[in-house]
Order: sequence, then structure tokens, then C-alpha cells
Amino acid sequence: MRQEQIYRIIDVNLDRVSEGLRVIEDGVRFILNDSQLAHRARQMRHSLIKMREKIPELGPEGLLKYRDSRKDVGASFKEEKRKNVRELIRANFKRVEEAERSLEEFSKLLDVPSLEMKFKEIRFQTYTLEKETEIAFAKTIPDLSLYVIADSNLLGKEFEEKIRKVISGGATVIQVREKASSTLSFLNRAIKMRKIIGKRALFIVNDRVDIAVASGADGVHLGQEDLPIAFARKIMGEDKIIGISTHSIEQAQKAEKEGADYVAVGPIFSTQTKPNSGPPKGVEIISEVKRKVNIPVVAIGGINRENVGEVIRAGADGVAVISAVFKEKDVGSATCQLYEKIQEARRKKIEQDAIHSDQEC
Ligand code: TZP
Ligand code: MG
Repeated sequence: MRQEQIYRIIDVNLDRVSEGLRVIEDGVRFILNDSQLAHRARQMRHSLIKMREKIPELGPEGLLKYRDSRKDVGASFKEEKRKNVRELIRANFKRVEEAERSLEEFSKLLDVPSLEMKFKEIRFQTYTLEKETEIAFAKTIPDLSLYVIADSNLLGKEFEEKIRKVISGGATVIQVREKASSTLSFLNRAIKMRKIIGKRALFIVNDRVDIAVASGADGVHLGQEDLPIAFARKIMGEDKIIGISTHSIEQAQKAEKEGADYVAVGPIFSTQTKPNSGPPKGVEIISEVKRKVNIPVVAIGGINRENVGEVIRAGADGVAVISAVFKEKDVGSATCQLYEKIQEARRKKIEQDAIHSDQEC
């Protein structure tokens, strides 16, 4: 192998690494608003730029004289589509790490002391940055564990007090659901709920995009017959949550493709709250949908403290309930018990998954 060929490989991979790091830097800076992660990506990029100068044989012109993009057979490779920012950042980390490995390996053929070590050091810094970026992104995913639907039919008079208790009980999401009231009273209730909930839980409006926007909700929950996701997104904006009710794997996949932030799947068990919601699907549908989509899956329909464990163990990211909270006398304690059961089932699931993955080895 001629020296120029090695320098060409080094040149191309230095570019790959710094371009990938630039994408990562922009993602963590402008999407996560994480200045610390952005600073580290930037420092790594700059130290790579300096590496170019560290190769004495190449002189001040650096590796540029070995560059010939027109001869690069990879220049016409098709770029892959990315589903979302998180996936795009992940793909860039992979690209950076592969290029760093290539730099490390090919630098073994050059007589430049410490080059291989330096590339290895940067590769390990990249692994650490990748892990911390994953954690930072994970924190931005809404916690849908206990999604309590405040249905006006069951709320009764002390609605404000009940909402406060549900929040204290550990609900991570509260949805307002009004099937019979006028637009004005729906709006007034939504505004009141937004005030009570504040930032202590996510606040979602059922069915109505207009009321979600007007009340300053965190998102909207749509049915199959409501405004299509693309239109709802236009009105709600990119930073709001759009969830959708689904009853089959195909509907869940379609919702993900159209840009939903989560899907509700159900009814899992039979329910009296929504008698026309179709036959119960059982917990099996949860694991099937989880295998097919990458957005959070919330199970709904007939879930209570007796069966919530199996729903979580089937893989649900959260459970949505109405009667399990609002048909109980003490809504705060009902919420709290559900919350505890979810945590317990999650701990068990982690243990079971760990045993299972050990066996696979
Ligand atoms: N969508 C599917 S089932 C259902 C909805 C709104 C009702 C859930 O209520 P419950 O009382 O938790 O079964
Ligand atoms: Mg609906």
C-alpha cells in the first residue's frame, strides 16, 4: 500500500469524525440545550483538527493534497432517512466511532509516534459522550407511566380537589376528557386544570386540538376519527405531544409513521367506561406493538391495581386509567396504589429481562 493511500484514508476519516461531531454538537446544543455536552463535542472536534498538523511528513498543506473526492467510489452511496433527532444523533455517533476505529487502525501503518494512541483516546471519549447524550435524550421523553384520564362523567363536584389528589398520588399525565359538554365549559375546565397541574404532571386534552392550544396544554390525544396527526401537528407545533388511540398493530405503525409521540393501545381488558371500544385485546397486543414501533406505548381499557402488573410486564411504557381512579372513594390513594404497583412491576421486569439475557449468552 502506498503512503498516499493511507493518508487519503486518514484524511477522509478525519473529515467524517469532525463532520459527525459537528452534527452531534448542534443536536446537543440546540435541541437538548446542553452546553456542557456541546462543549465536549466541540473540544473533541478541535483536537482532531489539530491532529492534522501533528503529521510531520505532510507539511503545512496537511492532508489536503491527498484528497480526491471525485475518485471516491463512496461519494454516490445513498444516505439513509432518519426518523427523528435522536436516531439521527445515534447514527452520527456510530459513524464517528467507525471512522475513529479506521483512523486508529490505519495510523498503525504510519511512522508517527502516539498517533494511534491519540485516535484511541478520542474513540473512548466518544463512547462516554454517546452514553451521556443518550441519558440526556432519555430525560426528554415524557414519563407516561401513570396516565390518569379525568372524565367529566365520573369527576363529580369536587373536581379540583380530586385533580390535586391525583397529582399527589403520583400521576405523571392527566388528561381532560369531556364527551358531552359545550366547547366553552370544556375550555374553562381545561384552563382550570392547566393551572392546578402546573408542571407537576403533563396535561393532555382529549380530542380537541383547539382547546389544547387555547388552554396551554402539553399535548392532545386524538382518536382514529379525529383530526389527522399531520394537521394537528401543524396547529400544535413540533414541541407539543400528540398521542393517538390505536386498536391494532397496523394503526400503531401508521401513527408512528405520521409523527405521533405515543400510542394508546386498547382496550386491553373489558371496560364499562367506553362500551363501544371493541372486544378486549389482551396484554399480548402490548408486546406485539412494542416490537413493531419505537414510540412509547400506553395501555388502556379495564386496567386496575389487580392487573396493572401484567400490563407493565408485557412491556407497556404506561397505563391509562379512568375507573380505577375515579370510581374509587379515595382517588389519591387509588392513584398512589397504582403508582406503587407500576414501580414494583418495572423492578420485576428488569430482573426477569436480566435473567433472560444471561441465559441467551
Ligand atoms: N379508550 C379505550 S378504552 C377506554 C378509552 C377511553 C376507557 C378506559 O377506561 P377504564 O375505566 O380505565 O377502563
Ligand atoms: Mg377521542
